Amino acid sequence: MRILLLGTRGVGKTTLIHSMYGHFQEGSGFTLDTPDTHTEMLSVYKALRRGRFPDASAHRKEYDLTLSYDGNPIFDFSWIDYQGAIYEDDPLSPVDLQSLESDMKEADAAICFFEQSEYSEENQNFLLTTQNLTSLLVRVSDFMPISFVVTKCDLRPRPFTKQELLAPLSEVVSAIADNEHITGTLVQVSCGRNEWNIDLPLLFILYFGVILRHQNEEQELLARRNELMNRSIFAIFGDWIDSRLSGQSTDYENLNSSISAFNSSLQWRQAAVEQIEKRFEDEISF
Ligand SMILES: Nc1nc2c(ncn2[C@@H]2O[C@H](COP(=O)(O)OP(=O)(O)O)[C@@H](O)[C@H]2O)c(=O)[nH]1
Ligand SMILES: [Mg+2]
Repeated sequence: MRILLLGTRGVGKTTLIHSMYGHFQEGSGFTLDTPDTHTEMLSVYKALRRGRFPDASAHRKEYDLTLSYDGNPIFDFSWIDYQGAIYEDDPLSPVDLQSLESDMKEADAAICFFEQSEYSEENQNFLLTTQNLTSLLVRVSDFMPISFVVTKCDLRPRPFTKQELLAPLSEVVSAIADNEHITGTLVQVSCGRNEWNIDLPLLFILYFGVILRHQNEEQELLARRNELMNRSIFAIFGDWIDSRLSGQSTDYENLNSSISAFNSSLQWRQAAVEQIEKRFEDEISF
């Protein structure tokens, strides 16, 4: 699964990635792991919790991670930090739009970032970003969950109300309402000492990741079962003879063990999905 991070420079992408990584190291339920960059990411996270924000050396383009639930690996995914400045151009040239569009096509999900101090229709940067974003969103043609994130909310005297969150984004929200492929959420976060909501952007996307993965496996098992049931008696006998000679399992035995693995994963998948639903009870989704 590929998750594209979209947002202007300095909006807080790198900071949120490291915060999410650190957050999902702890506790039960979902955990994240990455063999390659674990040490680096964890040290950035620890510094963040002491109030030190990451410097330029912590900026990478792609992070490969494994998501687990209660120790069961669910799937691998990567974060792609979109570093092109074209997102800030006024307006996007057709060539830039095409390049962003193909990045979106390759992605399975996206996180779109806005900075709290610019989060207003009166703000020129905000207007530009949302215009570019809207022209991108109307072109999305495969299923895509998107988390919209307002960053650095610790710098505000009080949190945004739901109305205050939704109003500036009305154009984007109506573009999404017109596109049946997109499902979105809109959350406010803060990183650093006063961490808040940092798990939400990822959890929203993973919710669909877990469900889709489950449906794919179910379909694959059904297809394998149908194929076996349509085999001739001679083919079944041949497979059995082969397996006795080679000492390996028959296709039928293999299918049965896949089915029991699938069935035993039902319980924690259900728990994972319920945990996310609970976390989103009071959040905005569209
Ligand atoms: N107060 C506060 N500052 C933040 C937060 N997130 C990021 N920043 C600041 O914004 C700067 C840029 O963040 P960075 O993650 O590098 O942005 P990127 O260019 O989108 O990757 C950081 O160095 C921090 O100073 C936050 O949650 N709260
Ligand atoms: Mg960055």
